[in-house]
Amino acid sequence: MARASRRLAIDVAKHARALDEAMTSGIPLPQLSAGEAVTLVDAYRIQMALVEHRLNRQDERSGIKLGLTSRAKAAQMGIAEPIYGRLTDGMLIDDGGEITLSAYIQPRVEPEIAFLLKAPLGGPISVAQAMAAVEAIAPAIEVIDSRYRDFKFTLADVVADNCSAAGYLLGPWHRPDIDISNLGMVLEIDGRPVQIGSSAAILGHPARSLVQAARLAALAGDRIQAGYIVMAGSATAAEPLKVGAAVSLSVETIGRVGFRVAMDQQQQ
Ligand code: OOG
Ligand code: MG
Repeated sequence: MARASRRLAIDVAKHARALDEAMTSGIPLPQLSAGEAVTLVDAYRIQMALVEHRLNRQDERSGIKLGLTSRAKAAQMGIAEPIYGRLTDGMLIDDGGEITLSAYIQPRVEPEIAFLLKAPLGGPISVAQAMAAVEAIAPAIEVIDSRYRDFKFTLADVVADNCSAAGYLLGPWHRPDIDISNLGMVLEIDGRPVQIGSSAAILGHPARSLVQAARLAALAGDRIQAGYIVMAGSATAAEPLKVGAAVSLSVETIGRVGFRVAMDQQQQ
């Protein structure tokens, strides 16, 4: 009887392929969860297989990202639970560089803080233990892009889609002994402030994202290694990107990072 109620195993490789194709073709998908029940464990397995597609294209693993670590993001997306995604080198955008919108489906930008790790992270750890593994901190912008239509998803959907990871920018690195508990953060588009927040909005202190990352790594089937970048998650709601936009984030004490969106839609 128990057997009859057991659900069918989901096809991890098929969903990973579909998400990878949505990214490369620019054609968004309906939500996975609309078709079948997807558990969080399934979702992290799909994420791992999805990122394998990037690695098979000579992209290299560069770190991890946390998402939905602020109330503003939880409210914007309707999901109040931190999520864990994987970053690769191919997602890195140069500070001061330019991107083209045609490489994305529906990109948005987020003001973040990044950590560079000098030691691996894992298991239950304290904030102090997490900070002891940090080599440097930097102001950072994340470019997110959902492979689901209309940027709508459940927790499992977004985890499977590698937490909407698409691009990231790193500003100047600083020693980790700077107090980052409450730094003002201003995201500007074309010189106008569009999102204003504080690093305190990230779980009360961005270092708590490292604690969450260490906890979630096991669920995600991942190991957080020395040399990894960790994006702590957005302090504010995300802002849509438009053609020609000049995007800049300034974080009190630690500086500025930014980029431009090309005027035309040509792929470079
Ligand atoms: C999910 C990823 C959220 C953040 O910093 O909160 C995220 C999404 O909103 O698409 O990267
Ligand atoms: Mg983010």
